[in-house]
Amino acid sequence: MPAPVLTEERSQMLHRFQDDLHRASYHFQPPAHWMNDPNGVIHWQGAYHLFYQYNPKGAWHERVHWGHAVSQDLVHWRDLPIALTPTDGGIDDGGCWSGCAVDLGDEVRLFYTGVRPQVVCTAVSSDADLRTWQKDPTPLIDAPPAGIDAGSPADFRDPYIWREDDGWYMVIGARQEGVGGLALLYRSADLQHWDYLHPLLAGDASVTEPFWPGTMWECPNFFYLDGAPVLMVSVQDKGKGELRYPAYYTGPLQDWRLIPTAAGKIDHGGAFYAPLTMKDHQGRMLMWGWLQEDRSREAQRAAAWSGIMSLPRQLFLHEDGSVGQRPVPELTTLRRDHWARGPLTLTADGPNPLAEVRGRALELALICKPAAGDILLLDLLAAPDGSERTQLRYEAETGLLTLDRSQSSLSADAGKDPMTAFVPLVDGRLTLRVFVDGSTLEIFANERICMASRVYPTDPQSEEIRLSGSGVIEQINVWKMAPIW
Ligand code: DQQ
Repeated sequence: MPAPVLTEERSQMLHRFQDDLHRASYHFQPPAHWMNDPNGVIHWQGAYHLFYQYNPKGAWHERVHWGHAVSQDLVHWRDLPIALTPTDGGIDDGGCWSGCAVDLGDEVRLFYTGVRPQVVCTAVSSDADLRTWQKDPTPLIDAPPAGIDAGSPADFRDPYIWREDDGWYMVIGARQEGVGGLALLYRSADLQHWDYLHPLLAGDASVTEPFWPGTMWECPNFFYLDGAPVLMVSVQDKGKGELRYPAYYTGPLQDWRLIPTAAGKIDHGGAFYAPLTMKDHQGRMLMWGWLQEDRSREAQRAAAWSGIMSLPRQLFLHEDGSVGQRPVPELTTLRRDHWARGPLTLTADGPNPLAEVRGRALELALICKPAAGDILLLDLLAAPDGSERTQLRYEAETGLLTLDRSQSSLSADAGKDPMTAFVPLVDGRLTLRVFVDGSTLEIFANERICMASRVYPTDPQSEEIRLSGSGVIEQINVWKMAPIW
């Protein structure tokens, strides 16, 4: 296992945050301050590079930079100096917002959003560790195309680029005022001169099924899973200024317009947003997302940090054309103390099979076979006196998986809304992988439904687990997860 390498800032912060129950121990997060979207993820000269939206001044969103971390194994990360800083009076003076990285063999080129108010910018590096970046002082694209009313100032951001046989393609997030979100499609022969084609897909805010597609699309991604085209966007409610959820559309392309045949939310937990994908050297499509806080701005400032990066997830295509997700297998290297139970049958008033398990940094893997009327209850981060607990519930009758946060925290400041999604059984089984890490929960149900959420228990003893309800548990495994710092 690679030894964690700590920068000075991170080792100071580890000390400062040692009693903070809500920091992550095996999810990536910066040493301190504000973090939002993942940016420019790339595998370059033997290492994974993760950039992220970062405010070095404190735990709020302002004039964001690109923070930078590197990993050999997708699990342990080393901090590198800030990669992009807004240039005073330059085209990104107001912030270096989200974008992507392109591997050109002898160099890496970043395409990002400069806020002036929103233009496409580039920077290049040929360093072995991508430490230093040369910015181009002129924007690559300085406004939305004619005929697009993206508001004033225009919403036009988050370039994502990929290569096809006939050149380079780019999608940019935007909106058509009064209609809905847009993924605008461009093509270029040289990555420098870009021609606008048309929307790859346009959203319609009057639609409500299978989900509401919002009024603005941020952070578009386009890629192929088993040859099938996939567009992923982050759905914003522009009117309310709310970041809602990432969603995907799959289906054939006709003259470079996506004709959706399947669509869905990428995550149902309310925290996961602005995901970014990359194809790694093993051909895997990997994805990270920003796990937003669910507590007040004041609490975030008081904590001196905000934002956690999701675990790396691997994307694949199910037979029905829907997008599947699983945690990358490398995460199993963090598994330590192990408890295994099952097969067993849960009964009302029966003993808690996980009575001796404790922890705030855990992975649980559970396979159950629910029969009609069964209800499975899994309490996490539970206090011995029952004053705090986060409950994951599966009801066979409705097929609904619910994350009940109503008692997650004694703090009035913590988000308490429930999160719910329908989970189809596979061969009559529900397979759950649940990752608990301080204030972070990431749940994978049958590799179809993901729920990432945030909870803020206040009691250091809120680390018990209770499994109850009714039904057959074929197997349950729990591991303590080693810290990555
Ligand atoms: N966050 C970035 C934008 C992006 C938004 C700004 C999504 O580029 O649209 O920090 O969270």
